Amino acid sequence: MGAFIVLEGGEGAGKSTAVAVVKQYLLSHGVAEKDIIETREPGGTEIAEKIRTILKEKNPHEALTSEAELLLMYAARTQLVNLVIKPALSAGKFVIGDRHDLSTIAYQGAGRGMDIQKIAGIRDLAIGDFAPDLTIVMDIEPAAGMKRARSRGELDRFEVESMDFFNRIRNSFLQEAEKHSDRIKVVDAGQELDAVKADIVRVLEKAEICTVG
Ligand code: T5A
Repeated sequence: MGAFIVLEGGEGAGKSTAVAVVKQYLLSHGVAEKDIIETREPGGTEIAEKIRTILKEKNPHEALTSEAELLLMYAARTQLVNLVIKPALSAGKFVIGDRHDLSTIAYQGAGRGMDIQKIAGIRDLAIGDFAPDLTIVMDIEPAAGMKRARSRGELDRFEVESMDFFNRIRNSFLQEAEKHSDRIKVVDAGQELDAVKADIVRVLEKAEICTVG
């Protein structure tokens, strides 16, 4: 029992909405609410949430270098994985993650153009070979995703990046999904909400993620 299920994707893809769909699926398959943990990245522990603020806020006085951005992502992730996710999985719980390591490959790797091998070295230090049981990439055309993100109000430090940046990120998510098709699935997040929900449920059923009962 227990699994780590992660929702990934570009800005405004509907990951938070998808987290709720996964949670509802688990509940309807007999998992108790107390056995479902929701996490978000960067964030999810007291210290990781402080790091999230640094990463998301636009600082007019000091630019955050790509290297600092990468290290902060992993600083937050090692806190979350070691203090929250691993203990929850060891206790047989389900963890639903709003973003995880694939975001680093997409945003810092493809988006910022950082060396994937160097990223791999830092990942190894931070979380070793820890990885989700299932990742669902919520795929949306970046302009449509940004339209949704914009409708929610002020944009953060990432959301003001260029369309090229977001296109590279989208391509990276899709390429990784193709490379690891056994554990990374893609859902068309540009559809109407009901169709998106149905596709997520289909992915969960096919992955036989819930073996309770
Ligand atoms: N980051 C993160 C990195 O660079 N590297 C990393 O390693 C990690 C972990 C985190 C930022 O950090 C970066 C990526 C991010 O820029 P975030 O707030 O966690 O920031 O991530 P965001 O992508 O900014 O999250 P959003 O809240 O913008 O997007 P969601 O969660 O994908 O979208 P959601 O569910 O809030 O939906 C957005 C809006 O669209 C509507 C919703 O109601 C909502 O209003 N919506 C739909 N509308 C129509 N049809 C549908 N099917 C819809 N689905 C949702």
